[in-house]
Parts: sequence; C-alpha cells; structure tokens
Amino acid sequence: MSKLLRDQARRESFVEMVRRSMAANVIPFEYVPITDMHAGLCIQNSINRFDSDVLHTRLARYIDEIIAIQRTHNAQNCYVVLGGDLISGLIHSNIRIENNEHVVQQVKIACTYTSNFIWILSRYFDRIYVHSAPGNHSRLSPSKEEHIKGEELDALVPFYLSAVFKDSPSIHIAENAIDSDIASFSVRGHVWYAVHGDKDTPKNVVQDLTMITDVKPAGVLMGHRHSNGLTTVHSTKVVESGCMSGTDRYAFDKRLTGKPEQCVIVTTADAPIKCLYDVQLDDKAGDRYREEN
Ligand SMILES: [Mn+2]
Repeated sequence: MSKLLRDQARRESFVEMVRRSMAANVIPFEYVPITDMHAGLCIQNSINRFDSDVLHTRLARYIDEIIAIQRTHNAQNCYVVLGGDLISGLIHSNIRIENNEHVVQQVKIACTYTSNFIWILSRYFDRIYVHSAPGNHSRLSPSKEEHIKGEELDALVPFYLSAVFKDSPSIHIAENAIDSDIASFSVRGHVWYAVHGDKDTPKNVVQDLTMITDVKPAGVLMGHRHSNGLTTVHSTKVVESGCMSGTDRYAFDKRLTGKPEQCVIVTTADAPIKCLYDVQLDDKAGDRYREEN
C-alpha cells in the first residue's frame, strides 16, 4: 500500500476506500442514442399520446435515466448518437395530417431540444461526443427516387449543434467520414458504426458495412424500426434503438404497436457492450387517455 493510500485510509472507512479505489480503476464509457424522435408529430390514439410537450417530458425522463446510469458505472465520457428521423417530416400525406408543427418548426424543435439535452448531459460527463446518421423521414421529397443524397433536414441538427457548442472544450460534434449517413467512431478501442436503418437490416448491416469499409466493427447501432433490440451477427453486436414518439397511425395500421423506448450502452476496455439498458419512456399517456374516454 502506498503512503498516499495509507494516509487516506486513516481518514476514511475501509468500505469507502475500496469503493473509491474501484471507481478509480473502472472507468467505462457509455453511449446513448436518440433515434426516431419524430418532432412535430401529434399522436392521439388508445395506446399513445404524443406532441412536443410529451417529447419534452420523455427527453427529461431519458436524461434522468442516463444520469442514474452515469452514477452506477462512474462513466467518464458520453457518446450521443443522433440516429435519424429527428423530425416527423412530410414524406407521406397522412403524416402531414398527423403533424401539428410545420417542417421548419419541427427542425427548430429538434435543434433546441437536442442542444438542451446535450448541454444538460455535459454537466455529468468529462466529454460529450455527438455523432449522427440522418433518416428517411427528413427527406425533402416524398418520393425516394427524387431524393438527393445529403438533402435530409436531420443534417441541420448537427450543423446547429456545431455552431452552438463551437467554444465548448468538452462537447465535440463529429462529421461523418465514410458517407454522410454512416457514423463511425471508436470507444475504448472498439469500432462502432451507426446508421438510421432504412437502407439496412440487422441481418445484413454488419456484412455490408464491413465490405464498404474493410473494417469489421465491434458493434452497429440502428434505429428506424421503433423498438429496442440486440442481435449478434458473427461476433458483432447490432443494437437497435426504439423511438421517442411511440405508436403512430402508420404503425398501428400495420399492427406494429410498441412503447417509446431508447437504449444506453456501457462500454469498457474489455467489452463493447458491458451493459445494455432498455430505457422505457412511456408516460402512461395511453392509460390516461383510456380512463378519460
Ligand atoms: Mn425511419
């Protein structure tokens, strides 16, 4: 035992010392996706209620969970992955009917809420790294064929974040190197990719990204399918993150109901996924709606 530890041991109980020494040695990183936020959408059905106020409440609940997880693991840095479909957009006419904010307002909400989210998290972590993978909902054109790559309104969010946090030494907004809609980063030596998921499936995403990049990832993060999931493809972990908005008309009609959920991954030097949190964000709005009607 070094003299320093001996001196400190006199001032604190044995249990406290063990706890402190363990915390000093285990410094996992964690990362949190925000996928499929669908800002601007207004949903009112028997199992879900969603609008900008509900989104605000769910983001606050997500932050509470992340802060609790940070404490549990003594996490040092946080990687925030903006996984696309941050806005509801205008790609289908029934979405335009369900929207209660026009597209410009949706982008403003997504920028404001995301920057607040990151700002609050930055008080609990040494460093915040923000990565993003734009989604299909923010296309400027309803038709996929008429879409020009790069013209996704989601892409305005990291642009806004870069301007807001340009003088912050602890918040880093990354640009994508492989393609505009493929994020790539390394956490404690583990390579991760993130895509929205509209061009990939959990079964083929690892093989396709490995062939594109010549680098096999330890993990891939996806959104788009609106539910949390974990798949192992060979030895790569594919983590799917759910949505903030919950079940909308389109999903209900396809019998794809589910709860708003996101996930948090804790990464250490030995494991890309030391711990995977299934974060539930439902505010029981559906239950209340059923009671009132
Ligand atoms: Mn999508």
